[in-house]
Amino acid sequence: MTNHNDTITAIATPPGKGGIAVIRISGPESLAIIKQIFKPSTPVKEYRPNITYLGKVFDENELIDQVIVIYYKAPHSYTGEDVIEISCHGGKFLTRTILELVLSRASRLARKGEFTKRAFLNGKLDLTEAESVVDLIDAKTRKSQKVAIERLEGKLYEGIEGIIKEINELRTEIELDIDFPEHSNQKTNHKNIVNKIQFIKNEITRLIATADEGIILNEGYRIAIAGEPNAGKSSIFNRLIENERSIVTDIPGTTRDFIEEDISLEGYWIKLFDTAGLRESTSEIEISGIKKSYDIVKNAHLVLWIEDTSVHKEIIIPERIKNKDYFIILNKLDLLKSPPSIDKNCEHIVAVSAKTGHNIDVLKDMIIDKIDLEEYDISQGILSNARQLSSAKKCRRSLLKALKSAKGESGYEFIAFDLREASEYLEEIIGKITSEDIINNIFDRFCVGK
Ligand SMILES: Nc1nc2c(ncn2[C@@H]2O[C@H](COP(=O)(O)OP(=O)(O)OP(=O)(O)O)[C@@H](O)[C@H]2O)c(=O)[nH]1
Ligand SMILES: [Mg+2]
Repeated sequence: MTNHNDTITAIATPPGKGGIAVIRISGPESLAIIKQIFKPSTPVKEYRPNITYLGKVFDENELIDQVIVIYYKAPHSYTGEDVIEISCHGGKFLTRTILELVLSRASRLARKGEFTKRAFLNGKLDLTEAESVVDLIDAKTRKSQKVAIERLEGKLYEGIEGIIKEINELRTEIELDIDFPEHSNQKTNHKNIVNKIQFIKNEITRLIATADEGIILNEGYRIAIAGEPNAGKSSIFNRLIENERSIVTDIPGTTRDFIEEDISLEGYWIKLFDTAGLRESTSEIEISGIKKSYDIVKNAHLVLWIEDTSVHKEIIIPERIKNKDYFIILNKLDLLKSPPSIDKNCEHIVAVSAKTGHNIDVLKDMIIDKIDLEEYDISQGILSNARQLSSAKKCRRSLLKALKSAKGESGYEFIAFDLREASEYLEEIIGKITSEDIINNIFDRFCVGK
């Protein structure tokens, strides 16, 4: 178990050389520690919060660096505790020296995400806001950054709090009716209850619908490039990432292991996978590559099935790809005397040349159209990870049970029980009730210093 009352410290800026680095200290000893190692340029009787102090850090009598210190007084700090931030000159050695100096006083090294975890435990952030801190740091594109910052601003939290309130109001009415049937105000009849649950259920359904986009923005849209050997998969992959990353040769079976690269299209973060060509093979290495190709196809949102149009043959798409969303890409257009005839009504087929780059922009537009699911009103908050989605689904399941009881005119006790369960699942999302394991899992995704 972690003791949440001790004083922790870490380097808050990324490792390596930089103009400045920041060392963060949080906990009851923060101020006492800084007094021992820091001499302000003008003597200070008492440190005032939120003021910058210029001065020098000393190890005993040895000068270490000239720094700026800021003191944030509890509870008005990131963690809700007394916090000191030391901005020193960047540089690995110097930063570590100051860190060790702080550590040699009454503090220990912070664990991953421990500052944010303390902020959560001290009620400065709810769980969705805490998660958005990592998402913000990891955000790969403008859109994901926007969603994460909205979440940090508490949009999802407010949306969910609102629904919890509606559920609890309904439940209170029902419970009052159970306890004091003689005071029943007629508002609580089965028909009214059915309508209200229906309304709440629709709100949850809307929230669940946002998860597709949220998870894509947060975790990336996965596109697998697949096809027979030599079709030009790696060439198209390189065109899309605008880099000669994947090896291209005229030998079928060049790509053995898959290759993954991140790209951004219109602000969407895309994880693009080049895979080994699919064919019957006896080579052990190739077989294992082909198996991986199918795993990647399985987990992809979209498959680009590449065909070499210069070879005259029927297009046969494997069943495992037909089950997915896929586009057919007719490649090597430059080798044809006349363009292939493509049914104009078929939106999911395009002829390109990886060699000349012809129609690669059309392919990109098709991909963007495909991802552009729906523009959700993100000001209401959207779900953006599997954890949040799973709790929202459980909540909907409880609401459906409540609805069934209400429609079947079962006893109010049953409805109240299901409603309580529904609101508990929502509380899980914002972290009002969450197991220690889930919390630890979330903060494990952080880096040290956050
Ligand atoms: N003329 C022409 N040649 C192409 C085009 N795209 C790919 N090629 C050539 O086709 C051959 C195979 O290309 P790759 O991109 O390695 O094909 P692949 O599908 O990745 O092949 P494997 O990794 O072996 O499955 C290479 O010689 C490429 O230069 C194209 O649009 N036009
Ligand atoms: Mg290849």
